[in-house]
This record gives sequence, C-alpha cells and structure tokens, in this order.
Amino acid sequence: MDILKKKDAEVYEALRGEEKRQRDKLQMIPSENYVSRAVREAVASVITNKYAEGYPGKRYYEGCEYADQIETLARTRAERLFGADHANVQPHAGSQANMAAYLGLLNPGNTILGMKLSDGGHLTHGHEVNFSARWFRSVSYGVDRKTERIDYGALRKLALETRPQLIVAGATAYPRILDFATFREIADEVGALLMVDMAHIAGLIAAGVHPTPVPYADVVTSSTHKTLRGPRGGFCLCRKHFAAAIDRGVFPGTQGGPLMHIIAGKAVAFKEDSEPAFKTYSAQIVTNARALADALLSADFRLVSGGTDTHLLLVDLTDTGITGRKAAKALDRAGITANKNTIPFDLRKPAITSGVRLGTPALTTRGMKEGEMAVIAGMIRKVLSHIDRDDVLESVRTQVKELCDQFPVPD
Ligand code: DSN
Repeated sequence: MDILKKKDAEVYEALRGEEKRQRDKLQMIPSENYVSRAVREAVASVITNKYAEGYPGKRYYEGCEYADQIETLARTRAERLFGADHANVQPHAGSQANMAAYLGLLNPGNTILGMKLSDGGHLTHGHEVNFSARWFRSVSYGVDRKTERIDYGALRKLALETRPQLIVAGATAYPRILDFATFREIADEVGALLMVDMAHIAGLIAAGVHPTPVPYADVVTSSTHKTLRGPRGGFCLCRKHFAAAIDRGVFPGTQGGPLMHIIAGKAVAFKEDSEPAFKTYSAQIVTNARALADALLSADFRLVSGGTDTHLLLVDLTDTGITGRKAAKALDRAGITANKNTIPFDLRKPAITSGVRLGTPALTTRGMKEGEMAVIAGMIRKVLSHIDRDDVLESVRTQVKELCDQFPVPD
C-alpha cells in the first residue's frame, strides 16, 4: 500500500489500524472470516473499472470479453461446488440476493413465511422494518420455547393457516442443523415455493459438513464472505426453470452494473472452496464450535438450545444479569470481538439484548483448534465475571495478544 500511503495518509492509516485489529484480536463474529491473498488481489484488481450490465454474451456495453470470462468462471464454479442447475453471482450482498429472489418469484402483496429475527432469522426474512415486510405480507415462525429449536409442527400449522406463496428457511443466529426435507414437505403441502438463505452455513454445505438444501429448494440465496471465505457479496442458485426469473430479479430487477472485481474474488473463492483443504477447514470449524460450546457449558454458561451443530453458538446471559451489549463491549476491550444478539423470547431490545453470538470460522482460518477453544472459553469467563475490572480486562487483552501471535493470520 505504498502508493496509498503517499496519496492518502488518512485512509492508509485507518486501513493499517484495521489490519492490526484483525491481527491482534480474536475475531469471533460468526459471519466474518479472513479471505486469502488471492481473493484480495482479485478484488483489488483493474476490473473494478469495468461496467458490464447484463450477463456473459449479453451485455449492454462493449469491452466485456474479460468480464464474461470471469463471470462465467464464477458461475460455473458455484454451480459445480453446490451441484446446482444455475447460479447468478451478481448480487452485491445476501440481502440483495434475497430481494432479487423475491422480485423474481413473487408479486407485491404475496405472503412470505420466514423465521423471526429474534429467534435467529434475518431482517430480509420479513422483519417489519425491512422491505420484505413492507412489500409483502410477512408471517413469522420461530423456535420452541423449551428446546429452542425450530418447531416444525408449529411451522406446518402456521403455513396451513396463512398459505404463504414462499417459505424462507435459513438463519443468522440458529446453531442447529436445518431440516430442509421437512421444509420442502411443508412447502409442498401448502403449494408454496421454498427459498433457503444459506448465507451463514454456505461453506459448511460446500464442504459437506451440513446437509445441502439444493435438492429441496426452488432457490437458494447466500452471501459469499462468511463460512465460504470469499469477498463480501452474494449469489443465488436455482432450478433451471427459475433461472430466467432469478436473473431478471437481479438485473435489471434490483441491480445495475455488477461489481466485476468482487465477482472475480468470488470466482477465486469458489475454486478454493472446492479444494480438499477446505473440507478439512470446515470440519474443524464445527469441531471448534463444539469444543467452545462444551468449555462454556463447563464454565456454567447457558447456551441457547444447549449447544451447536454449526459454526456458531449463542450464549444466554440472562442469569448473569449482564446485557449482551455490556458483555460484547467488555469482551472487545479484552481483545475478543463478538456481537450482542437477541436470544429467543428475549425481553430486551435488539440494541441491548440478553445474548452474545460467538463463532469459530475466523479463528479456525488462523489454525486454532480445540485446545485454544478451551483457553478462549476461560478468557470469556474471566471477562464476564469481572466485567467492571479494567485490570482484569487488560490482563486478558495481553493473553489474547500472545495467543494471536502464535496463530498469525494467513497471507
Ligand atoms: N449481518 C449478518 C450476520 O452477522 O449474521 C447477516 O446478514
């Protein structure tokens, strides 16, 4: 970044600060990761200069021969990785993938049945403040109060009562395996389409450590930067007969020119995700999450649903009397970066919350294993038991830095 340093010292310094933050702290937000150098080079490449509205072979601008090559590589690699009929790799993010899918498959005022945000869903699955509830009629399902897992019986009943045109499966804070076959059965029973938003678990699916939704869903949407370890972005997969509708939903339906530099990064990531090392990596993410869950349980924390099958877990802090907001701030001061999160049936608002969401994808990219998860659980315990003690937070911060130094960020 020598040129940037000379031309714009302010941006340069902020980026250097961010590099240090990512290096010296434990990145435990489950939707974040470290991309490879190859992905970063693609994203920082000259194709950022190119407009390529349209699709390969059918562009509205000339000079798209390399854009076509890159997008075709990204598309075919995504199709192969997930065994899908068709991929659209242009969505700028997961939310845009969802918006395009709704536009492609539904009419305004249709009913969508998605998971409640407070139970682990996503804003775009029908939250009242989001376009998904303002342009469509939104009905929400949730988890069972006792098991804190999706209550498929209640979901079926709700689907029969509300007759949605589209059911959305997928979550941002649900630590358990999703039962796509049951979602499909319910969708078929009520004549609804099934959309799976696999953003959080896409990498686990690509690696075969979480069941795939592809044979069950009419459309699958995702972001690319979470467990998939690609650049920030989104994509859609769908059955052949929905390909034209999904493509139209993305462009010209909801987006203009695609971000070709990001699509280049997606192509590189999809290639990396198909390599054997990615399977080992993804299996270790889940092993680490289970090890972290076990260590936190042994340290007397309560976990939503009692544990995890995936890359993330949700700590319920209700009994500690500490809010999610206070806990996340203290953890970050001690070098452990996580996010506050509502828990099912939370009495606190999303800006406060009673939970903290933790994930292992980024730590696993650094090479950490079960032993480190136990050490980190101990550090979390220490911070949350001495939340107002600056000296304790400072001593954990030193411990975190020592651990991070042993596991450098790759590339
Ligand atoms: N903001 C993302 C997450 O952190 O889960 C979801 O889009």
